[in-house]
Amino acid sequence: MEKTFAIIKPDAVKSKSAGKIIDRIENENFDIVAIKKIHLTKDQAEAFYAVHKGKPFLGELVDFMISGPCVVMVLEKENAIQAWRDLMGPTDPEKATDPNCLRKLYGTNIGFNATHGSDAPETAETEIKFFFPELLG
Ligand code: 3AN
Repeated sequence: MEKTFAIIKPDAVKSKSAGKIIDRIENENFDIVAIKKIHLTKDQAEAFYAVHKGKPFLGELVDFMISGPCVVMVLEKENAIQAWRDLMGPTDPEKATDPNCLRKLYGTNIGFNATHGSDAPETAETEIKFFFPELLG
């Protein structure tokens, strides 16, 4: 079993899509190990996206992520990292080929794309530790 870290971003929370996204997560047989609704501070958002430091879209991304509450989760399943990325669809919802992927259904564009998911085991561990330090030793 593998764990991944997921965010339902402020756009999807604001549009009341969080429940529908959580329903899809459970229908796809993920176990929701931990979940909480939080409103990120600017410091938290900048620290979380430190990997994008220097990128032209970082300021916009941070402003978006602190624009309202989001739902952060730890999901568990076999190959959870890839399975969650498949369920989300591509970073840019406009590039999605699956009309039922979450970013196509609930996202708007590459900047406002409804969900986040870890991209590798190392980032999953770092991101889980960032929001749920109690889960990891
Ligand atoms: P993913 O979240 O699919 O792993 P990353 O890690 O490349 O994608 O990007 C992190 C976040 O930064 C994305 N979820 C998206 O919201 C934002 N982002 C990435 N590229 C752009 C861009 N060119 N313009 C605006 N926002 C972007």
